[in-house]
Amino acid sequence: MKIILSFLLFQLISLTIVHATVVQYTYDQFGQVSTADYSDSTLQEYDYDAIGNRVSHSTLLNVPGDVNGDHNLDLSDAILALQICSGHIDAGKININADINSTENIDMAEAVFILQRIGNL
Ligand SMILES: [Ca+2]
Ligand SMILES: [Ca+2]
Repeated sequence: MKIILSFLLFQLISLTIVHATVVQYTYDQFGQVSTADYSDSTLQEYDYDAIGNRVSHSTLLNVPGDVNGDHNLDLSDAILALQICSGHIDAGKININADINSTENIDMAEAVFILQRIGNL
């Protein structure tokens, strides 16, 4: 019974960790939130008028293959993916949501995907 409860508790903690979302905020010079960057690679951007009223809000969604997490797909993502494949970059410092083939890591599939997309192949 104790083993089963331990297993269930471990599963509950694992599920909690999987669904956790981390949000990183940036602020403008007046202390207003200018961006909210979610760990799922969704980016919220906010703009304000001169007296501090929010005048626009935009959402940038996860871009498949966006290895560096800047919400764009370009050659820097391909280079980063190739560096990860060759072991020159710590894979823990990349946007894991860029994974396109559900391997939970960045590999040659992402590098090829990025090069095909930016080359319109
Ligand atoms: Ca990118
Ligand atoms: Ca992958």
